[in-house]
Amino acid sequence: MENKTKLLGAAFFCAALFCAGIVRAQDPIIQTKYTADPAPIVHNDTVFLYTGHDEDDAQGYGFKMLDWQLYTSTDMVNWTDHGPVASTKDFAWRQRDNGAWAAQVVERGGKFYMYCPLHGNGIGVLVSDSPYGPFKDPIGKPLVWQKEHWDDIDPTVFIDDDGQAYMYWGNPNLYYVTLNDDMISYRGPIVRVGKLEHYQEGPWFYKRKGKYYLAYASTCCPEGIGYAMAKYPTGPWEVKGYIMRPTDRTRGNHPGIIDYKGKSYVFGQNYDLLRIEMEEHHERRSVSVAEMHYNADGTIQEVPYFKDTRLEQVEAFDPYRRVEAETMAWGYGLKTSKFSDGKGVYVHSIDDGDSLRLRGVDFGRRGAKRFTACVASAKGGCSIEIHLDHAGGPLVGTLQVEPTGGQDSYREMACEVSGAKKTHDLVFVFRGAGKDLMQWDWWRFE
Ligand code: FUB
Repeated sequence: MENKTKLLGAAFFCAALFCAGIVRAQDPIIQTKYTADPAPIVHNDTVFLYTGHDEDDAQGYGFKMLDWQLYTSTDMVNWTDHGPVASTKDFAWRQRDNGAWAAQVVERGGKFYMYCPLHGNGIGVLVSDSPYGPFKDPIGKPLVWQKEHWDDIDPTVFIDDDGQAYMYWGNPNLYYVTLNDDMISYRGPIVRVGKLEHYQEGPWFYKRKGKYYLAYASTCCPEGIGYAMAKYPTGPWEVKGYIMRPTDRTRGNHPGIIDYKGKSYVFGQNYDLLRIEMEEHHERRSVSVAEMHYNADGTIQEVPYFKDTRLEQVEAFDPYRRVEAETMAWGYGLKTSKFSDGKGVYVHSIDDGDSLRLRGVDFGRRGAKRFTACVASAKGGCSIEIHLDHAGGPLVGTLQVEPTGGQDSYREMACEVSGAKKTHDLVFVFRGAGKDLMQWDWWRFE
């Protein structure tokens, strides 16, 4: 992310307007990396959002995608970063490292299957005992690779009520196969559906209330999100229209759809984060999400462009537990990385004036008295200000960060808190001289 400091003033201004209810724009939900190709699943009452990852230095119209990331949420607005969970390197047979395009994870019998296109090398499958990974390649070869063309991208897998699983995929043509129960092989031929009206790529196959749905990136370019419905899992598909119309405000798109805690959501992607910095086009996309609604006949009501929607938080955030610092609603300018032992993620690139925001934090009626954070800072002499509502809102505590003996030497430190009661947005503002003030692992209130 470039020009970070010069954008902070604008970001604070926008946050203040947002908190005052003047701006209701729904920004991309992940800001510490560029993300694409959202693939959400609900497991154990938590949304697991797998995404592709556009590298920060992707240039022009070429994709630079090496791995797949994982984020989780239980309230739809605060997301915890789990870092990369798989990469093209997990496929020994791949011919190049670039090409980690749109994947999807499905669960069957306690195992998690991740279907991954390796652009130009077909579609592979990984399996894990946990949604967090590690994922391994159980077959050591592509699941599907029609070498005569480059159509084999964007797999979507759905397991029907009778246990039969299907995989659809393809650009510009749509294909499907009938998967075997092992989820890592298929029987029968590859069926070429051809092109549904306006179909481009990124199919998302699911069933709801007895009806089959295929959502997809439609029309080009810009791409909107269209959908078709069918009575049977293998069609015929009847094109129904748009879930989200194409708009000049973005270019590519890619749907992921779930029901969660009584609401329905459509995820997609746009260039809204890149646009904060530049008008120039680079394939550096960001995942967004909006609530969507079904009509009584199962058809879907059109959703306005992401920025014209406002995402409601579905449950309040509990600050009285260990919270990973990489949990946030907004942290533009910050970066996250996995610890070198692969266990956990930390926040870094923390410069003077940066901030990290969580939405809807419930401090309760008695309120918080103490704040503890596990932080590493080579030079110390910096602080974390704790504000309510927005970066200029009430200051309820300040944690002074002393030198910890190195930028990788973590230490718990605490400060008193006063005035944090009831439910507020919580904004941590970082103060100190210059850049890379500290690295942050976790925090909690008492
Ligand atoms: O992210 C790379 C490709 O762009 C995906 O496979 C397509 O769906 C489009 O989003």
